[in-house]
Amino acid sequence: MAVISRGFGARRRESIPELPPGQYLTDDFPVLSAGPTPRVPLSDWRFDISDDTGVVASWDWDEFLALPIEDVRTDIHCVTRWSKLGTTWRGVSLDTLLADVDTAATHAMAHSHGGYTTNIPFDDLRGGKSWIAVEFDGEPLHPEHGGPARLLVPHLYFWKSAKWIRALVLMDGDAPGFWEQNGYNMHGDPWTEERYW
Ligand SMILES: Nc1nc2c(c(=O)[nH]1)N[C@H]1C(S)=C(S)[C@@H](COP(=O)(O)O)O[C@H]1N2
Ligand SMILES: [Mo]
Repeated sequence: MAVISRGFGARRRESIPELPPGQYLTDDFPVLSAGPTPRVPLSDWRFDISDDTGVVASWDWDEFLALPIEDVRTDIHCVTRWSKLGTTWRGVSLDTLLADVDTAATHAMAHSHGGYTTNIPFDDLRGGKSWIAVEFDGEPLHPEHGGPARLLVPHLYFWKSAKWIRALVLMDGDAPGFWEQNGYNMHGDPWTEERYW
């Protein structure tokens, strides 16, 4: 096995089948935030799922931690071209969170503390594909990386994984979130390079 020194840059994609086109590998965990890191006290924290009728499911921090939590090992891919392989998380599956939600939604908008939003097709949230993560690498999720809780949708570019998530709004149709209004793709599949419009 080749030993690659940190900071040397990219191993070539040809030798790494897990790396989507146009991506390079990093061992670091870059922080990419469009604004300051919001500090959310756990006593005030809530996660809501709502639709056009209002809030349909809601958890405070203690209620959230009482839900079944899953270990997730996954690769992540940022549209700025870094990918990180084999990251380890713990979080609650969206399948668990949506289990009692009766909806015909086609898309959802993730809403974060600080105002960030991102839209995701509903089918990309279900079927063991997404989580609300509360731990990274065996530790509580660091605030810079979205703690106390972030959305994790690792099969899409990482901008869809909203940090500091506070709500998921179910939608009957698609609408652009923060980066999508600024030219990023409505879907964001790294394997077909759905980077921009
Ligand atoms: N709330 C919020 N979530 C966000 C962002 C942001 O600016 N605000 N940036 C997105 C982008 S572009 C990326 S690549 C990842 C970066 O996550 P990281 O800082 O943990 O690496 O978070 C995504 N989620
Ligand atoms: Mo990103």
